[in-house]
Amino acid sequence: MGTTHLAYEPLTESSAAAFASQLGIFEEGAILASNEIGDGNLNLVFRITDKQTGKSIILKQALPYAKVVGESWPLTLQRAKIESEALKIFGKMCPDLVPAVYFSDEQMAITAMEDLSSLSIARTGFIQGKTYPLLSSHLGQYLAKTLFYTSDYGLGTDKKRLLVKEFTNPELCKITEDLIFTDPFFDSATNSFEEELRSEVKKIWSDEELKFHASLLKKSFLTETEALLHGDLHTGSIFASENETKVIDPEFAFYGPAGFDIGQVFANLAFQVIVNEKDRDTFLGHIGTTWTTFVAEFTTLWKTENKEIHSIGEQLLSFNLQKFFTDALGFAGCEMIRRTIGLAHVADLDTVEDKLRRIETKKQAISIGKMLIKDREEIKTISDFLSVLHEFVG
Ligand code: SR1
Ligand code: MG
Repeated sequence: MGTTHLAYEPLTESSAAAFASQLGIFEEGAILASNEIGDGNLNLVFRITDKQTGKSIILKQALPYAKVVGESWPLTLQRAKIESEALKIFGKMCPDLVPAVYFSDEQMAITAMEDLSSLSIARTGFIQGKTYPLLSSHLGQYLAKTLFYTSDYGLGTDKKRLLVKEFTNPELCKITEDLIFTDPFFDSATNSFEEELRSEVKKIWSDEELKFHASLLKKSFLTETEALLHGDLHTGSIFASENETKVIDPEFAFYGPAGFDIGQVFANLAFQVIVNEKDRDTFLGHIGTTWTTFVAEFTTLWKTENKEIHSIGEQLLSFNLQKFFTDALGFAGCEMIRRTIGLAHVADLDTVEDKLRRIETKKQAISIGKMLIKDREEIKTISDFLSVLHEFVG
């Protein structure tokens, strides 16, 4: 394989094909087609296909800046290594729910992985009317396994400390800190929203109780190291089909509060509860199943694979599960607000064509977000949460 020790340069479609041909994945002399298919905020993504056999892989390469803004927002390439290492770790815990990694190169900031083209990005599928019946039980399993096996309880404290060091991820954590916990709560230049929402947004900026609670959640994000998180687990980071679910893109991975990943899943499913009247109950069901599956699997792992033999017990398990739930609600609230008025929006809301309806759905997202942040301690159970969501959307 002649690909190691190359100096970094952004790939083009033709250099990506040339790169892929040297990885030992395709037959020698195979004619490869290469297409850049990336639609995310940060990276280049190429699909490389052997024209004769149809065999294909994905080559993902980090750019030295945030693609969503341009070269004026420089970023190091370190996130490519974080992503490939996190994929390998999560893939060992949930091989069926994470794409296989074939190759990674730190210098070129490249990861070669399984092509999931037979699946769709869950958010895109939802907007097209798909509901993916197994998605939430798969996500509950994924969350339980990744959050348990990377915690002090699943990994042991010494190994966990080492992994915390490996996954500090300062640059991408700073993006999350700013875009989720800071900028939406102030008049920041990064915010972006329709003029019709200005009065709602000003209420956010002047709500001292809300800002206090958002800063408590930010403190938890900044200081807690409960588990290795995906760090960006929205429905654009999930591939789905009727039978399969694959969680991709863990470049924001870091050690943080377990409720953060769970909260992002809740929030991004809640966008469909708001916009998708026809399948509202299905998406409420998905939120419920994500949580109940998570609790069942996490409880089993806690009881059967816990390394903290001197401190485990039912009481600590219940305490932890309740904390994860309360945190998840608060983080979901922050995610809902930032995806509505912050820098990186979601298509679930932005593609509502009728403007009046779009503004209404965004107002609902803001109201639910505020309520989750401020009242998270009052919502004790998953059925409380689903009832409250149901009331808000009428
Ligand atoms: C500059 S990156 C903007 C957003 O895209 C990523 O997917 C993360 O969600 C980040 O907050
Ligand atoms: Mg991403």
